[in-house]
Amino acid sequence: MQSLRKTKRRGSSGAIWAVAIVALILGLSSFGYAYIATSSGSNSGEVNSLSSSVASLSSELSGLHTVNMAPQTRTIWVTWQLNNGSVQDRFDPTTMVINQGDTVNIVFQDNDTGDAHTFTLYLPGASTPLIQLNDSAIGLDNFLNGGVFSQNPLNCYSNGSPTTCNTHGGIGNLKSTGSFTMTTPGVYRYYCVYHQSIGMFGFLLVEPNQGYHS
Ligand SMILES: [Cu+2]
Repeated sequence: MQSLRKTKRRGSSGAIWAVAIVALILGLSSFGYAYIATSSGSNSGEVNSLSSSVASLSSELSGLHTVNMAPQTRTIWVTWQLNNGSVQDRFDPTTMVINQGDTVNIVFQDNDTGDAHTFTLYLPGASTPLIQLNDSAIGLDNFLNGGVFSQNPLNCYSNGSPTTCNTHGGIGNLKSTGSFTMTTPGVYRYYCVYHQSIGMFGFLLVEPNQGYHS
């Protein structure tokens, strides 16, 4: 038993040496390859690596879900709600899905009797909103500064252009409308300028659409 144990021990230590030697050879060979590539001034290694990344990304993109539908005009109703669990201001719905090329008419309805709310969405990098609806009225609270509005709603945008706010109805039953067209697929965030910090935001998914032609 004693000698058997010794044999076993010797065997496993021999295996460890074999692995170490193979690792050393592999390490040296990769070092040599890197050294040769650098010393010859060639970037072919990097180029090959980038090409392979691009090919991999292209294959991932081609695997993304894509629709093939004629662009359409949709009407989506969005309402303000007091979330049951958090008792905080939220949109309903908090997600929307449309196709690239679709035009969306937003109807923003708000029965809050305390605070003003907006429906705001910017395209990435834009300095003004693609759409901003302002469900405010004289007497409603401004959550950001604790003040009370003493003028009719301002700063509305529809399809990227400033427009007169069409907010109508009274406090507890405000409604405003606007529209936009989405030509670039992606995920966009819409939010209320007053309450985004406490969770009043949502996401618009614009699906790639082979049926859309710019
Ligand atoms: Cu709000």
